[in-house]
Amino acid sequence: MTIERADVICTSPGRNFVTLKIVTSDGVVGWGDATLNGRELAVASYLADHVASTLIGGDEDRIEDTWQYLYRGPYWRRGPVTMAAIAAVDMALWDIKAKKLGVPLYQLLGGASRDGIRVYGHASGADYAALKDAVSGYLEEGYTAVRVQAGVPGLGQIYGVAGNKPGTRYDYEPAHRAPDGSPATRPTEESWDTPAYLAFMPEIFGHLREDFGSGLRILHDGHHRMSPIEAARFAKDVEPHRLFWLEDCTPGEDQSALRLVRSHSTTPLAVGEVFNSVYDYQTLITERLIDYVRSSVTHAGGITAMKKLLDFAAIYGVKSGMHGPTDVSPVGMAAALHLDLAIHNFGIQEYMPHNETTLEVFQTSYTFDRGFLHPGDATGLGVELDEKSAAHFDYTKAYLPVNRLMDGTVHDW
Ligand code: GCO
Ligand code: MG
Repeated sequence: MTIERADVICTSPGRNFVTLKIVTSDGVVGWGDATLNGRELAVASYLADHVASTLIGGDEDRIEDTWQYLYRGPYWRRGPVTMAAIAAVDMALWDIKAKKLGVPLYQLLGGASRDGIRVYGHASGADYAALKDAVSGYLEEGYTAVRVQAGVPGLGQIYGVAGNKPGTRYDYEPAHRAPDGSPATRPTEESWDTPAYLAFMPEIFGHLREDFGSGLRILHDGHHRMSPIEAARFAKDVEPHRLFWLEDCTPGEDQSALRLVRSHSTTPLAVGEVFNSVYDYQTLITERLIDYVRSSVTHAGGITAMKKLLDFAAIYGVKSGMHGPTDVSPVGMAAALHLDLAIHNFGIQEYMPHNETTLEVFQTSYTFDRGFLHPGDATGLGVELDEKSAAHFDYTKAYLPVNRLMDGTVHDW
């Protein structure tokens, strides 16, 4: 059989998503996630204008060959736009293959290596009292791992700190539209002060250990905002509180900078949500400078590429900790869950549940039970996009925020 259609669907059920639909000549449909938060239309164009016509008439069963064709063929390599586009094609082809064989995708990846996938939720609070409430809420829902972010005295709204009322837990996450819901014209801006953060944040972990004991897995995201020496100090200061991981303590593309952090602390390090290829990890993995690989299937070239990256990491004792924000669509999330279930070197999975509107458009079969996810046993990825419902939600331009230091200098965020 051959690939008959490859259509790109941009929709905004609560937030923007780019989805690729591949249809074979015998009517099998495969779905792929190509969402790149805040830069969605660049990937949509890459797929619709440069990739789709090259797929038509091709053999949908040749997944590896198609991956290499899209990666090596165009000469220009890597980058988030290209790799999200390749990822979407790759996911859709795996979805089709598993559907044709009548099995859930994880069976083609070696079968289940575990019964459930431990996930972490996002707890945050403008102050410690609010954070403590948020953590307690997650524990009541059965979570065994939480990422904690807290407001820093003297700073306003910062990344990762949301309201904790029902329905506002993840308010910081979607890229921003204009306040009235219309398309945004420019990003909002936040301000940041690393010395204030370094002085304040470590004691938060001390309070958490006092209140919740040593069993809770505590994660924290530095969101690329520290310099190597600041990160080394932070990782050393928080060492007594035994974090599960410290994420993106520095901008990770400077791979050798992590040597400095590593040489000062045994706090486990997680890096890679902005990476898009195994080569971004070469030094980090071979020198054992990190403990967890943070890429998502959507941003790192699909299931084919992630499986190779995670197998490479396994040789060096590095585990998975795949990115799972709401800007990875339910299709991308399902792809992660099938891999999580199958690989041996699974570490943890990030889980930010999508809102009800998103889940009306994307019909999922993965399940959550007391802190663990399972991809389900529907054939393929187990997610179907309802195109009629998607058509009600027009793509609406939105931007991630920009971060500035107190003196106005643009900073990493
Ligand atoms: C995380 C992330 C996200 C990113 C977002 C950007 O650890 O989940 O840092 O929240 O900020 O994916 O689009
Ligand atoms: Mg992160």
